[in-house]
Amino acid sequence: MTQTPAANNGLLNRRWFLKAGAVAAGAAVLTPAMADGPWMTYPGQSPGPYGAPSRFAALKREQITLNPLGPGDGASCSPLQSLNGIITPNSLHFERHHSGIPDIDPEHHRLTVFGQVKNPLVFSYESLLRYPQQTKTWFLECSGNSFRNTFDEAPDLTAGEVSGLFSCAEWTGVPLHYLLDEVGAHKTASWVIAEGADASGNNRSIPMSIAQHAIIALFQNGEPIRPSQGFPMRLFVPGCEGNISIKWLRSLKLSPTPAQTREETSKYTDLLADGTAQQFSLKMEVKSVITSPSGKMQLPAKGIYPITGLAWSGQAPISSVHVSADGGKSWAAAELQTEPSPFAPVRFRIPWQWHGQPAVLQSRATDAAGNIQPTRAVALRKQSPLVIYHYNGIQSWQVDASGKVRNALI
Ligand SMILES: Nc1nc2c(c(=O)[nH]1)N[C@H]1C(S)=C(S)[C@@H](COP(=O)(O)O)O[C@H]1N2
Ligand SMILES: [Mo]
Repeated sequence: MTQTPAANNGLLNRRWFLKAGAVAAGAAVLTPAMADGPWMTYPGQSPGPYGAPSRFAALKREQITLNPLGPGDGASCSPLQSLNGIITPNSLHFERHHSGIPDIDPEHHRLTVFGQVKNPLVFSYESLLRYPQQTKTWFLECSGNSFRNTFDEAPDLTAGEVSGLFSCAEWTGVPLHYLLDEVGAHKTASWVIAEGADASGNNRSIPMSIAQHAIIALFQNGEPIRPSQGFPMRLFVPGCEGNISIKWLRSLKLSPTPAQTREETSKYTDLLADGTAQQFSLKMEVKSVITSPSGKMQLPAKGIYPITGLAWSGQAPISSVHVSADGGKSWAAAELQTEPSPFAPVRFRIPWQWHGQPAVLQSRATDAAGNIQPTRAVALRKQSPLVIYHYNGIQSWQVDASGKVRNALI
């Protein structure tokens, strides 16, 4: 079997698996005496009302406590290293709450649209369900995602622990511009101020040009959105920092100016290296992460492994992903396993032959607007080391000679 090298240190041509056949990739040869388990000898469990994963494949979100003094404050990260495709199952969608998850009865919830409008209106959950809806596969990323890789020393973490404040779902809901048309927004109303019905009353000002693309999401991967994602309704602003996708949405105020809320003054502004702060840098940058092999994994033996991961950009669809096994000295184009589309992540993969030697695995995404994911050093340069939002530096996974994979800051 000839193996076409695509780049140094074992990267193979992305189509190698198609030509190589199963045996070379590690599958067992079929023999007549293949074992079956006892599960063929008695009936299994009856169907149930709500499904659960196999007990052999149950997954967990990693928890981060952000402020132990704030009740309900915290985050849980999607276990990116254990998922494939691009969709995050609802039970594993990342969570970020400032004051816990409110238990909202949709019958008693209202969305008020007011401010610089001709007819202020109040919408119930039930009335919104009767509006025309759209369905979109969109990612959501917290602007604080990957913050632990901005530290000076590399924490030993999984891909999900580093970058799992990132998820993707199929969102269904009412395009916001339908409601804005109905209330008759004034021409001078260039901002929408959205507020949530949780105890933190999270509120943010969104420029009208960006709000035009938002939806009021009611469904997540087909079922009503989860309480942790904002049940009964959330604003979903695609491609932008997660904080402006206000959960438990209760009001939208149209205004000529931004509200300068707590979340856009003391927080979610980008403190730059020169000491000034940048506000309303809402769009998420081009980024990617190899999800396997990744931190805390152990390669069992020398051989061929698929390198796979996710790439996304809030600016334009992903156009290509390159992978390196030698710390960025040589690169090979990865295969895109999903169709790129606006505000959707892509799943990429490339075969890699591990010869039992140290390697540094990296991925670098490019989007259709020409944005290229920067190295860690370049990504860190623009911001003050005190507060880091929007970090999108290239992730490095160090594989040592024993096959142990560790987070590395390169
Ligand atoms: N009302 C409200 N909306 C909110 C938040 C919140 O605490 N309260 N957290 C924000 C932040 S910081 C992020 S990153 C996303 C997280 O959405 P998720 O929990 O559905 O992943 O919701 C945003 N919307
Ligand atoms: Mo966030």
